[in-house]
Amino acid sequence: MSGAASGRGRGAARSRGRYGLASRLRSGFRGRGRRWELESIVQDSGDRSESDRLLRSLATTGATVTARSRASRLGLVLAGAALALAACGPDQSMLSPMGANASRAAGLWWLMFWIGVVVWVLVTAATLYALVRRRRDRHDPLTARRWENAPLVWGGIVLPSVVLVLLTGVSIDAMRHRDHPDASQATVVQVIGHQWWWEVRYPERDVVTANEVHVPAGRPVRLELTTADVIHSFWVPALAGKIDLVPGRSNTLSINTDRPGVYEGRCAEFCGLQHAKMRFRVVVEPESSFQDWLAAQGTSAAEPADDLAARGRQVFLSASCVYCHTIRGTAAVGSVGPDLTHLASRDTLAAGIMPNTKGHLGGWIVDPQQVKPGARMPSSDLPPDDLQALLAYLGSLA
Ligand code: HEC
Ligand SMILES: [Cu+2]
Repeated sequence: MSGAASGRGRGAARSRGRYGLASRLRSGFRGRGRRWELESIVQDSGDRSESDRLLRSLATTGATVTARSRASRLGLVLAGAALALAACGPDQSMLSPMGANASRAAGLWWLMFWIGVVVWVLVTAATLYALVRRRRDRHDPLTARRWENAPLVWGGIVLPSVVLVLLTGVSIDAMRHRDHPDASQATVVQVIGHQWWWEVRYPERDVVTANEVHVPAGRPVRLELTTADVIHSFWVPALAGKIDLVPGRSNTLSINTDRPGVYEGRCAEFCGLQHAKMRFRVVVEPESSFQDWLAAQGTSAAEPADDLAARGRQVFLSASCVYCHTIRGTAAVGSVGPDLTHLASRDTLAAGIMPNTKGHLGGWIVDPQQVKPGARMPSSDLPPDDLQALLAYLGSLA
């Protein structure tokens, strides 16, 4: 007891030094309200656990945590940089193509880039030349005007026309030569955009899943894309160009790659509040594991293995979840939200925004609006025991 009391005393004494005037001035404006709250709690009550809680929440809101030592601040900066760099990693860049169609798009990009460079150099050279020339000819504007017409015609009309016609031709040619397998030669995957998640169907096998598109490596895949609400755009930069999902029609896109891996994708057309959190992943796997996956996804949900999971299923079926979600093999046949039959087999939750762990799942079910404000799923106020049972059940749906 006395240990705890003196621990608190030490904390308070230390905090007075660390939260002195200089450090307050240094702290700047960011997160000021929260930090002031933090300081007053530490100073008034010396309660370390409360201050730790606030520190953690400051860290998660992204505010700078000046109360941490410099070393850990550097750690935060490095972690941030690593995250930023990871976002530019090869799996999300159209300039590191991993499939036939993506290579064609990247080739086109480089062609346009280098033509752009040449045009830029020419224009810059012409500008510099004009500046020098103008200065020299200042005393005689009439001569200047006489020779001006030729470069104007060549550089202003002929050259741009040639370049634009050439690039248009090359683009059309690249589009015509895209791989475009028809349904008989390829694995067909239907993708339906929803605000703000992706429904994924394999019509040949009656498989329905969400936010994860599994495809076989080394075989053509034909994606047929449409939307249930507004226009979205399906984009996996490393595998193929982007294509819009338009209400009332079905667009097709093909993927063909022999490199297994997980490729990040996202919605590339602003589609409302949570557009930025409408991600997905394409999992390219060797033929045999793809077939295993498909077979597993085609089955009904697993029966609960223990009493807790059985109770969880009861909770699910008697809560509002059934109006919006399907779990094949049960009475739940809602179609507003993702099919949850094999929820536990997915790596992420809520359109790729967080890992599929028990903690994230619990947080999502209790308050989806906290993670994804505006998401089409209401918060629920399940009693803790029911929630635990529900988590056990959903966690068993592999
Ligand atoms: C009004 C309809 C509605 C109700 C009721 C509802 N959900 Fe949802 N749910 C959704 C929608 C829509 C999403 C997709 C949200 C997003 O990603 O933007 C979703 C997503 C989920 C996900 C994530 C699925 C995935 O693959 O990422 C889980 C898990 C989930 N809901 C569980 C539940 C549970 C458990 C209940 C009952 C307590 C419930 N939902 C009630 C509409 C609903
Ligand atoms: Cu979208």
